[in-house]
Amino acid sequence: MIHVRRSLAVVALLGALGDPAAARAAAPHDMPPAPATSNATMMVPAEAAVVVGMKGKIFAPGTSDVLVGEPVTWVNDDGTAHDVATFADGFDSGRMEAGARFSQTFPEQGTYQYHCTLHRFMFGSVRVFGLALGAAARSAGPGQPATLSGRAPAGVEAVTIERLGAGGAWEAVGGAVPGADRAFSAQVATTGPSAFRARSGELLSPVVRVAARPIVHVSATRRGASIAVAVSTDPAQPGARVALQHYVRERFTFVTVARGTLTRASHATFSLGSRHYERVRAVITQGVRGYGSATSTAVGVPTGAHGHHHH
Ligand SMILES: [Cu+2]
Repeated sequence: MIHVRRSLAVVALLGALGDPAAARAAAPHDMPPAPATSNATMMVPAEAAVVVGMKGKIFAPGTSDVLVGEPVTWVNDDGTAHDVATFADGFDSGRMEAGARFSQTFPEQGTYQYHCTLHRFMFGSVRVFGLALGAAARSAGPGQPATLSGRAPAGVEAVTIERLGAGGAWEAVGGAVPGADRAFSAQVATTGPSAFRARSGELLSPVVRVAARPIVHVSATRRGASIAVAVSTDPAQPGARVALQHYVRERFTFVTVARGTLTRASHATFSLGSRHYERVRAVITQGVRGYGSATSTAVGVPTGAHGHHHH
């Protein structure tokens, strides 16, 4: 959707070149254009930090994220003249000679497509969000809360955190109050893979998904000259890839010694030879059914003929 109004406050500034590195720092990301249904974590830099360069006849970054009411600044750091204009009615920078700057704020949530009328292949978009939201970690372990943080435009006094329920409806699960810097954070419980968003009236953040980590169980049992290592998960992760790792004391790290796939019953069994193993652990490199990666605790490998170790 494109919201464009003729009443947009347009501020054109002539000034020194901005720092092109600042424009590149906000790297473009491949995210769907509709903010309310985005699955990806958005990047909303601090206010006034959103700068778009034009070097080599390319708007960079191609996609910029801002909050409602906050400016995007285009800097002509190229050697030739350009302009910035929406395809429909809206803003138009007018001709920008090398070195010129142009700033635009956006009063409505949505995605704004723009281009250079002098070079029709130059185009980009601005995604305007009501609220910014991100998760501190991509996944949470069983019973662990997810830490969400975000930023609200000026004037927002309270933010509600909502979780997508099993029935497809959004339910309020927490709240946060933006500080003087307009940043807010909240801890919310997770029960399996979760999707969250922040809301304040009509203002919405994109959807932030937090994967869940399964619990990985490992046991190592000596069977004659070899070691049998059994792996299982809770909840079941049938078809998930699992790596068996052993601790290498000299390298202070775990090294993968075998790989496998969990069965339909979410089990895997590895047989290790007579080589000396001190401690082993299992890593689910990619979970299934919305679960993320997970690592078991390390268990000791029994050494003696009578050794028997269970975790
Ligand atoms: Cu141009």
